[in-house]
Order: sequence, then C-alpha cells, then structure tokens
Amino acid sequence: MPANLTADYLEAERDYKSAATQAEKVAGLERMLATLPKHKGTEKMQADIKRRLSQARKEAQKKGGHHAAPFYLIEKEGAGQVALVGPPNSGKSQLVCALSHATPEVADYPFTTRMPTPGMMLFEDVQIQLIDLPPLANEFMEQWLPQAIRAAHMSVLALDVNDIAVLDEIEFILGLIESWRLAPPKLVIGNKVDLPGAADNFEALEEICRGRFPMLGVSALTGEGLDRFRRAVFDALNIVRVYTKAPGRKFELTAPYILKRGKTVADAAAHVHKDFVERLKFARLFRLAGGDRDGQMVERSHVVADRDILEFHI
Ligand SMILES: Nc1nc2c(ncn2[C@@H]2O[C@H](COP(=O)(O)OP(=O)(O)OP(=O)(O)O)[C@@H](O)[C@H]2O)c(=O)[nH]1
Ligand SMILES: [Mg+2]
Repeated sequence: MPANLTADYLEAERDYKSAATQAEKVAGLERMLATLPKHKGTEKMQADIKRRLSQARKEAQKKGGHHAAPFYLIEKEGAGQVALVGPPNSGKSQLVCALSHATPEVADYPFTTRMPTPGMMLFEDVQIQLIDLPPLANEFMEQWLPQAIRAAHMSVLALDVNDIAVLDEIEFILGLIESWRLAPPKLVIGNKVDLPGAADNFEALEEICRGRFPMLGVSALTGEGLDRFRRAVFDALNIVRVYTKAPGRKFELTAPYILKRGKTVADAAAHVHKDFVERLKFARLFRLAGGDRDGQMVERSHVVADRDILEFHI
C-alpha cells in the first residue's frame, strides 16, 4: 500500500465503504479515482478502482428501475432542467458557480468535472435548474452523458470563444448530438468574453452560428451577459408564468404557475385545481402592467401569455 495517499483520497474511501446505495458507491469511487495520486506505485490501485467503478455503475443502472434513479439523472426541480454541454475547459462549471449557489469544482485544466452537479438559477421569480456536466470530447467521455442530456428539458452549448480549436469542437459536438439522436442545443454561449481579443473571436463565432442557433457572449468570471443568459434560457424553455387572483381581491404576487407555451385558460385552471376546470365559466385576464383591457373576459380556450394574471369565475 503506497504511503502517500492524500487526506481527500482517504475521505473518499471512507465514504465509499460506508455507502448505503449504489449511487453513493459510484460517487465514492469516482472521488477515489480523482484524488488518488497517479504514479507507477498506484497503477494497480487505479486499475482496481476502475474495475469496481464499472461494476458499481452497472449495478446502479440495474437498480435504477426499482430504487433510486441512476446517479447521472438529477431529479428535476423548478421550472425546467437545462443541461450544460460543451468541450473541456469552456467554463461550464464556472457558469453554474456564477448563476447558482452550487459550487462545482472549477479548474484551469480539462476534464475537471466527472459528475453531474445541479444548481438553481433564479430568473425573476422562477427557479431554473442548471446541470453542470462533464465535457464532450474526443479523447474521453463519460458513458452516461447522452442519457443525462436526454433527460433534461433542453441543452445549452457552452464554448470558450478564445479556444483555437473551437470550430472543430462545435462540429464534433453537434455530430455527437445528432448521432445520439438528441435535440440540438437551444442556445450557444460564447464564454470568456472578458479576455483580450475575445471581441473578434466572438464575432467570428457568431458568424458561424448565425441562422443556426441563438448565440450570446458572456463572461462567467466577470458576470457580463449573465442577465441576458437567464432571460434567454427562460425564453428557450418555452414556458409561461401565470398568476391567479381571487375575484374582488387585490392581486398579490405569489409564486407563478408554470405552463408550456400554447396552453389555455382551461389548462391553467386545471393546474390550480381539478374541480376548477369543470366548473369554470370564464376568466378575467389582468396584466401586471395594467392597461385599458385589464379585466377583460376570456374564454376557456384563450391561450395564456407569460405573466398573465387570471381571475377564475365558476
Ligand atoms: N477569463 C475567464 N476565465 C474563465 C471564464 N469562465 C471560466 N474560466 C476559467 O476557465 C477554466 C475552466 O473553467 P471550468 O468552469 O472548470 O470549465 P469546464 O467547462 O467546467 O471544464 P471541464 O469540467 O473540464 O469540462 C478555469 O480556469 C476558469 O477559471 C471566463 O468567463 N473568463
Ligand atoms: Mg467542469
């Protein structure tokens, strides 16, 4: 047994040994592998951990149907789940750090992220769940990535605008996504616009994305463009917020109901209460900004818009 094991490794090993579920075993082994000093003396241990990891992953997948979901499928929370995909080192983890309270590891070397990490991003009054993922790269890829991306409501492709390999990376990743029959990314992020020369690089990248993807320049480091990012993600999710108001009462801003774009007043009523939708005669529609048409009567089939306030009459 080599004597130079780090405290981090030993902690990971303790967690692995006390793991109650396959997912925890996988997580423990992943951390053991990540924190094990890599040299000739630990080669056997590395191989042993890898073998146990692949076994534990298989078990975790098998058990997925009966017990907990597999470790790479993060339980959905909030108004939508958004997978961050991209090449190594593009700043996916930094973005999640900047936009949520989550603290995935950020480092200046590639392949830092090995596990999915969720973080809740607040856009106005809705929480959107971002999932930080390991990179998509030719050299190495986590086997479960396509399933994790498929499970999300949409994906965002995060690129480093200054990376000289960025064009090859785009083609490689789009090819992969197609071969996996996943939906293409809804949004492309050109990250690291704070660096010298980034403006020109961003323009070149924008040229390539034009007509194919909405594109945004951001800096996960300085925060530039992140407000536009929140809005763009919300828009791309294709959802609307609907608030309710009791007849004769003043409107109070509470947590909105989240509906898919294109849903109707009747759908909104069903969201609030099953009984409502059967007994619903009509609704009055108010807007946050108010205006002439405030309080107009709308039919059950009226399609709701983002930030509509509905007063149901039964
Ligand atoms: N200047 C600058 N550096 C950034 C920015 N975003 C991330 N970085 C740096 O880029 C490096 C990689 O960031 P990560 O967030 O770890 O990248 P990643 O895409 O998660 O990398 P993997 O986990 O390997 O896929 C780190 O050194 C970050 O500090 C940015 O907006 N500007
Ligand atoms: Mg990362």
